[in-house]
Amino acid sequence: MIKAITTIRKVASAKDFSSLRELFSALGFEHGNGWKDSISEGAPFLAPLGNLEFVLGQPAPHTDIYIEVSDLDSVRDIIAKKKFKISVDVFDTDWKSRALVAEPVKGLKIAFFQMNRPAAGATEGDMNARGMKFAIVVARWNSFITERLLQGSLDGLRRNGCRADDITVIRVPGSFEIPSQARTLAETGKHDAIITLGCLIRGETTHYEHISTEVTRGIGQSAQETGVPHTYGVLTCENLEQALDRAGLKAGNKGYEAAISAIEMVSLKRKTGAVKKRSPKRR
Ligand code: DLZ
Repeated sequence: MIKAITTIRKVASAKDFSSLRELFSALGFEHGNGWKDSISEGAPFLAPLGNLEFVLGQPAPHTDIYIEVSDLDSVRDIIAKKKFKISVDVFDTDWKSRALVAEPVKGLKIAFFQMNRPAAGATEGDMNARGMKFAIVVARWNSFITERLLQGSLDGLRRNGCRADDITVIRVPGSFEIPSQARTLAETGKHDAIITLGCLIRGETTHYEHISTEVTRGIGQSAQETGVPHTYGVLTCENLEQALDRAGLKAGNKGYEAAISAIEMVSLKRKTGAVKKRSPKRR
């Protein structure tokens, strides 16, 4: 069935082509596989999430590309610094967002917009995973469920801007092995957060209480002792039906939730964590 949507913009000249490539690279868009043949050339950029949206009436602003961003002011700075045209500067839309319209090459108008956040009052993590690195530890036991959790996590990370190369997936035999592997990964210092995914089903798990207590304790302990955020996507269920509900059906997908929490915790840690002291300069 449908796998992805590609929208193509034909550009007028090689100069416009390289201008657009420069701007979209500067904005942090992930490059796709470029191609070139004897008559044309393509420079694909991959969006973490795409929508095909039909609108009845006049959309505002009226452009045919809308790009949702997490930080409109930084986008504006980059566009202005690179001296691309901003045809409509930052304004409030009537659909709970701020937007601007850029015209990086003549005739191509692009709306960039940022959805408004709920009124602030407390410090919160930002949901922008670009530049963050994650490890996902997933148990193979009950893989029918855990692979769905994994897809949920990958979806959560990618939708929020995490690059595919910044995600490491490690499979372990069962949930019991999750804590030690999570700790090994946390201790490498290579990952900003560890997402743990598993599925324990009471009716099918001998010593269910002991295993689930041990897994939960081990993951928490690894988080506390390494200082690396760990999120918990280990299902502890009465039966398979409950597990299925939590892996993508009625009760959402706990893998997705664990990924979203991981992004938030990395961002929060960056905002609230102790600032490392630099060692004094040698004279
Ligand atoms: C042995 C076992 C059992 C009975 N049930 C589960 C389960 O429901 N979910 C799970 O993730 N793992 C289970 N395991 C495997 C243990 O977690 C562990 O992998 C093995 O005991 C090997 O140490």
